[in-house]
Amino acid sequence: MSVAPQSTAVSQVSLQARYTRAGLADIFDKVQAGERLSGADGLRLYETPDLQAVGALANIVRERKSGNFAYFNRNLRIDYTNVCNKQCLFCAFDRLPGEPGGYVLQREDIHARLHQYDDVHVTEVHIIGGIHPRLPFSYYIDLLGWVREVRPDIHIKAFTMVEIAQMIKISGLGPEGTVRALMDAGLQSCPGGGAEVLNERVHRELFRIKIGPAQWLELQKMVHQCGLRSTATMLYGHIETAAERIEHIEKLRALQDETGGFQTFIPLAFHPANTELSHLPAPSAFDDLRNIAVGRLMLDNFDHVKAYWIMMSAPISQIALAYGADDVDGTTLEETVFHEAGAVTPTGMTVESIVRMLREAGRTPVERDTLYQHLRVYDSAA
Ligand code: V47
Repeated sequence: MSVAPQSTAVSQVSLQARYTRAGLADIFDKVQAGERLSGADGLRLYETPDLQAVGALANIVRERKSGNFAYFNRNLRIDYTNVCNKQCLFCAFDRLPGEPGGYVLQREDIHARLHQYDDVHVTEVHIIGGIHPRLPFSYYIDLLGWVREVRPDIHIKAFTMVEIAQMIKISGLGPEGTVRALMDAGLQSCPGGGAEVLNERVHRELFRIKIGPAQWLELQKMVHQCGLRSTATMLYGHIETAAERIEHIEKLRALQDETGGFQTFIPLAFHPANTELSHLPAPSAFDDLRNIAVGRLMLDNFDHVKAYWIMMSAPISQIALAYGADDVDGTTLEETVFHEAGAVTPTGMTVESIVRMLREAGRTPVERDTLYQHLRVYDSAA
């Protein structure tokens, strides 16, 4: 949906002068004309010192696509197992099979977890887990059923392409057969994790046992063709270069041209604590904002960009709403993956706090469902 921009206070002429000073006049012209940016343009946006200029450009696109709306939803997280055999160097959440501290949630655990929120209105459950080599395919089907038993109406967004790859390996149903069986059991969309950085070098160095760029993209394509929507993440702030980030973004854009199945781009800030890369500094606020802005500018075929408040903190997410983001994720009752890696944000937020945070940022809060249908617009009169 195209919505008229709200903030047009700065005149065209002074904007033009600003982008000329920053050496970005040609990119400004392309953005104004709605033309696609090249990979080389994207690199310049990563390299220019004038982050505010990049943010203001991204805001043009953001307001063109979403007007003044800022989206959130009421969601609940379930991480069904932390047992994983993939040994990704950036992960603090995983436990090797047999290692102390490993868990696998069973029917009664899932029921208890959901019943904890009996009095809370939630529209989405977001379910992911590690790659536990001994879980049978029936476990994943049962898991969806256990959720359905307690919350028949909730939207189930579950399983990254890494988990889907594991299920295809063990189900004996083939790729599409596996996804269709999951859909029959209640799966309605997929989260965008597991992509990390879609580049061979980064794959080799950081997560070589896990599926790589080509397989992640191939599975996303298949899942989209089965009729499921998904999101796409990018894990930044570790060993990747700006050129590798652009490679990632261009691969997402090319697949989106083919399938149109991605809803949202979500840059994820690397949290180094308790990982094999704990010696690295955490990404700065500047890097957070730049990834949002470059993502917004490059991914002209994505409707939404998420500033995931759990990762970025609520204050930086607020600023990101003027740098290209139009979504902050949701109430996220009890996030654990990033908190194991040192996230100091709360593990959830109330709707009231989210609405206040979005309003403070000058945006109109919109509660959405998983597929971005508007459930409630918090206009100023509300
Ligand atoms: O793929 C793991 C990342 C992802 C760390 O689809 C880390 O709406 C930072 O994909 N520091 C899983 N990041 C989470 C995910 C996600 C999150 C929010 C919303 C959505 C969505 C998806 O988390 C993994 C990996 O890229 N991750 N460890 C870490 N130490």
